[in-house]
Parts: sequence; C-alpha cells; structure tokens
Amino acid sequence: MNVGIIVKGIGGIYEVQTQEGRVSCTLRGKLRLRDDRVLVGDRVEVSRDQSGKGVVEAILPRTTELLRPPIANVNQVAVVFAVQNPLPNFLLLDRILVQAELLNLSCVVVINKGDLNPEGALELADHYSKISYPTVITSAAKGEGLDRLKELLKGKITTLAGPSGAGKSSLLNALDPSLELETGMVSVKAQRGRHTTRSVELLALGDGYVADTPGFSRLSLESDQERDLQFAFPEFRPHLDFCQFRGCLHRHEPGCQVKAALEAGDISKQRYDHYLILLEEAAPRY
Ligand SMILES: Nc1nc2c(ncn2[C@@H]2O[C@H](COP(=O)(O)OP(=O)(O)OP(=O)(O)O)[C@@H](O)[C@H]2O)c(=O)[nH]1
Ligand SMILES: [Mg+2]
Ligand SMILES: [Zn+2]
Repeated sequence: MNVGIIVKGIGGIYEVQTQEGRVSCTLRGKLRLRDDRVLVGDRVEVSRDQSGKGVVEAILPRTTELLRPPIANVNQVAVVFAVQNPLPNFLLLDRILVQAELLNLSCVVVINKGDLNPEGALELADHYSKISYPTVITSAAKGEGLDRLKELLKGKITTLAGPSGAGKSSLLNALDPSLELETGMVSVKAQRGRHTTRSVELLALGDGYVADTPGFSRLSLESDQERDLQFAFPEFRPHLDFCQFRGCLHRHEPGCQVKAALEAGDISKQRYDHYLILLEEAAPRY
C-alpha cells in the first residue's frame, strides 16, 4: 500500500502523487458512495490491481477543509496582488487575510509587479510586514524575488488568492516553466466565460503544493463572527488583554488599548478602518 496526495479529480478519476510518481486512480467501492466528499489535497492510501491500475482505498484524516476552493489539508494562503496594474484594493486584501485568519491558516503576502513601481512596492511591503506577515516583493516579468517566494511555499500546501491580473499564474510559471499555466488573457477568458469551468488542481512545486485558484472562501463575514474578528488582526493581539472592559470591541469604549495603539501609530489607520467596516458586517442581525 502506497500513500499519496490527490492533486486532481475529474469524472471519478483521481490523479494521486505518490513517492513513485503519479497514479491515475478510481475509488474503492465503499468510497464511491461519498465521491463528492473526496477532495483534492486529500492524503490517501492507494493500491494497484493486477493490471497496474490504481485504486484509492482510504482517505486519511484531514487537517483542514476549505470550501472555496474545495481543497483539503491547505495550511497556507498566499495573497498575491500587484503594486499597480491593477492597483491594489486594500479592503479586498484585508478581507482575504481576515478570512484566512478566521480559518486558522497562515498567510504570506506577495507583492508582484515590483518592476512597475519599486518604491511603491517597498511601502506596501513595509505595511504588511509591520502587521507581522511574511512578505515578498516579486516581479514575474524580471524574475525577481523568486527565491524568497519559493522559500515561503516550501513544504506547504498553499492556495493562492488575489485579484485577477495580479500575476498569480505568471509567478508560478516563473518558478516552474514546465507548468505552462495560461496567463494574461484575463478579459478574453472572462468574455468566453472559460475561467469559471477551471477545475481545482494542486501543482507540485519543490516539496510543496500550490493551488492556482481565483476564488478563496466567501468574501463577506457571517453575522456571528463579531467577537472573533479582533483576533483576525494579528497586530491587535498584543493589546487585547489590556482594554479596560472585557468584551471591548475597540470602537468607542473608554480605556481601549487598541485605540491607544492606533493613536500611537502602532496600528495603521487603514487596518483599523477596515476592522470597523468588517465589524459592522459581522454584527448580529436580529
Ligand atoms: N510588468 C509586469 N507584468 C506582469 C508581472 N506578472 C504578471 N504580469 C502580467 O500581468 C498579466 C496578468 O498575469 P496573470 O499571471 O495571468 O494573472 P493572474 O493573477 O493569474 O490572473 P487570473 O488568472 O485572472 O486570476 C499578464 O499580462 C502578465 O504578463 C510582473 O511581475 N510585472
Ligand atoms: Mg491565473
Ligand atoms: Zn478595546
């Protein structure tokens, strides 16, 4: 029996990456009943029948389970955006980071197209690394920052997130040209509606895996996440225990240490404003 990881699944055929290479597998009968519950990213036990065909015998316990994109065992989200073209939407980026934090996934920040505005890229890197996120400036076009990016992806199952046109696929191609991912046809793809039919796939990169999927989780908060939200801002955490009131939501409460940190410049105004916007969304609706 061999252990491997499902990297792709279409029409009941699962591609499993094992130490001895890729094996095309069907599911053992008892697993077929839960065909919809088998996910890309699942670690599985595989056997070979006499003709050498693979059969998935069992699914090993999952550490995580994402719904959008549907992938098991993801442990990291890489938020990829461009310094410009397209210009960053900071609220959207914070939404992605917050969603990842709420799912207990670690986050790395990738600032691509550094070649278009090197100084702007440095400012952005400063902003995100102050929050505590591992941050890298890259240029897929010029091949810059790739070693550090590779380092950040090492040994992890990472899903990419970020706006269309940021250069996610371009970066993966730069790391491994044999991937030959389609790039730069954003508007054409959208017109043909082709991007929506793309299946989820894990790409082997070094000793890790990356999913190049445009969607990441749901982008608005549930109305029961009001209390959890503060913990999804890593730079708030050192202050949370010191607010005057237990249950402080860091809005107008007296003796709030998050607001004190904001006024002292230890928490950025932009992040705090986004916290308030998201807090509003997560407020209970009766
Ligand atoms: N100047 C510059 N252009 C880049 C860089 N990286 C990517 N591009 C260009 O940006 C465009 C979009 O790149 P993609 O890799 O397709 O972007 P994506 O994030 O995969 O987009 P979606 O698949 O639609 O989500 C392409 O025309 C790339 O050639 C870069 O580092 N510098
Ligand atoms: Mg792409
Ligand atoms: Zn407070």
